[in-house]
Amino acid sequence: MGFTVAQRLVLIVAVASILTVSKAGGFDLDHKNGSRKIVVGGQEHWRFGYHYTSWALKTPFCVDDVLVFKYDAPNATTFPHSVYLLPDLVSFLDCDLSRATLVANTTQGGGDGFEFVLKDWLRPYYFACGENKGLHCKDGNMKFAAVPLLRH
Ligand SMILES: *[C@@H]1O[C@H](CO)[C@@H](O)[C@H](O)[C@H]1NC(C)=O
Ligand SMILES: *[C@@H]1O[C@H](CO)[C@@H](O)[C@H](O)[C@H]1NC(C)=O
Ligand SMILES: *[C@@H]1O[C@H](CO)[C@@H](O)[C@H](O)[C@H]1NC(C)=O
Ligand SMILES: [Cu+2]
Repeated sequence: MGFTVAQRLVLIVAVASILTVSKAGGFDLDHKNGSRKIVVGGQEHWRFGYHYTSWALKTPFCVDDVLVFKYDAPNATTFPHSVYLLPDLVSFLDCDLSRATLVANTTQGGGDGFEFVLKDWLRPYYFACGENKGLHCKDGNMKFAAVPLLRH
């Protein structure tokens, strides 16, 4: 299987940006093997209305990095959140949860948060909040894609 010119360009740009960003730092090197803990949304945690796709585009993801989803368990005054994996790009674009897989339920984001390891090289992981039949995903921007690259 060969690469087209466009695919090669994308790879080169991706690798170059990883090299640049990893030198700039900004993430906790939590593990001896160099994998990092990345809090989804940074200070904003996992909430309705923050634009997670913009956040993800500024965030480099590498194989074995650990995503940490932080959100409080629902109470009388707060909305519940959750984390689902969507199977493909179309369901991601449509916020179609019909074939989604539950990753973390409404109570699992409490405390230190819920941890998810990005295991597979170049796999697009499509994350979304599953609450309110996709409304949090659609109207609340609670979705993003992560494609783990190789750590150099
Ligand atoms: C790196 O460390 C993390 C956290 O301890 C672990 O999940 C991951 O599997 C490790 N990766 C390798 C290649 O050992
Ligand atoms: C609900 O949870 C929020 C966020 O943790 C907290 O600030 C608020 O005080 C809680 N409200 C009640 C009624 O427990
Ligand atoms: C969420 O998952 C945890 C751990 O599996 C479980 O103990 C808890 O009952 C679940 N909560 C809900 C609301 O499903
Ligand atoms: Cu939500």
